[in-house]
Amino acid sequence: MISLPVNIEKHFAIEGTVKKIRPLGEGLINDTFFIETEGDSPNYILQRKNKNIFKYIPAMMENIHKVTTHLKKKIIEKGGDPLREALTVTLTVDGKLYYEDEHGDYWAACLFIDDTITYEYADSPQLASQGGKGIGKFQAMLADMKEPLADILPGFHNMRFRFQQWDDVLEKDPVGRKVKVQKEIEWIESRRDEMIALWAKAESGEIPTRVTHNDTKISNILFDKQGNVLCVIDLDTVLSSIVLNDYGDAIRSYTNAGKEDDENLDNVYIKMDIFEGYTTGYLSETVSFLTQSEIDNLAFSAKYITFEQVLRFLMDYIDGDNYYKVKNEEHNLVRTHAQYKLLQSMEENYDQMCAIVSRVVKDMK
Ligand code: GN1
Ligand code: MG
Repeated sequence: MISLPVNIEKHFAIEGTVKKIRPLGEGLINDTFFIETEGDSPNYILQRKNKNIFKYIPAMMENIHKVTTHLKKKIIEKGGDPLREALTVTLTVDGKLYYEDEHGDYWAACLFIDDTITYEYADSPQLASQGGKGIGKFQAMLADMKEPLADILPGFHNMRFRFQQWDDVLEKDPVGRKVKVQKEIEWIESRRDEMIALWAKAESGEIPTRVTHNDTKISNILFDKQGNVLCVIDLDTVLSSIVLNDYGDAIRSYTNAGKEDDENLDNVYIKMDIFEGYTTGYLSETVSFLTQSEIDNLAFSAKYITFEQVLRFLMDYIDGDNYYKVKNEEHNLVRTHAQYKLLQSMEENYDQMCAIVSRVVKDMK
């Protein structure tokens, strides 16, 4: 058993006694541990939250608490199981949502949900559709949540803000890499206006603000043994923003035939059957409450979020690799090229993406 710098039994109100602790998952941001207890007591997940990326962890935990409380209310009304269909935050012994250790690190625990399946990739339109349903249901249950959430990642998908960061980094050029990426810089600059134009619709209220998840990759969904969506996990980034971000980021991650950092660009393109699968599942849960302007911008949001990712990887490269963990000096540039290839593939297929969204919506009405 590994030993942790925090004593979970002493600081968290867990049931039972700890039997084993092991690291869990491949997370690039937090440190995650699986806590196994003796006998029939529940098991737990314990995380040290990354305070370099998350600057407002107490507010983040408040957001998670608000969202899970609302979800549980909805799940109970529908006769579901609130301990399996939503995350349950395990409080500290003094009733708090997190424990702050002597180094100023924040720890949080939640119940482990057992007997579930997770996937790293959506390898069939059916599975993509289930994933779309998962995020759609999550947004639908939260659509009437009135309590505002704290903005714990200011400007996260705000393109105006991203371009301010971009302009700053380019002006500073702190490690002299700008000269090597003139062509890539042009990829960003040539799309500046059309990308900011989408965010302007959020600023004007044309596209409404709702509760959003902001990390909608398929590995953040737990499925039950029958293959149905059970629970959406990893709520660190729940925010008030536009639901298009969640749809767009899911399309970016689900439909990519290659890897986010694929060195072989021939592997990278948008799989249109997966696009259709996700869109069908997602809209089956959300078409009843989405506004026309949200529906009209769905296909564009996939380009928007993929573009944003190109910008963020390239910006981190120019900045000297301060945000994303990298395997080598060129890693952020490899990611930039791979995501740009995906963006180009979306641009080539854009008319068809729009047509699929329209047809799916029409079939549902
Ligand atoms: C980060 O590590 P992960 O996959 O949870 C990032 C996302 C990026 C993603 C790219 C808080 O998320 O926005 O899309 O990397 N999360 C944060 O792989 O910056
Ligand atoms: Mg995450």
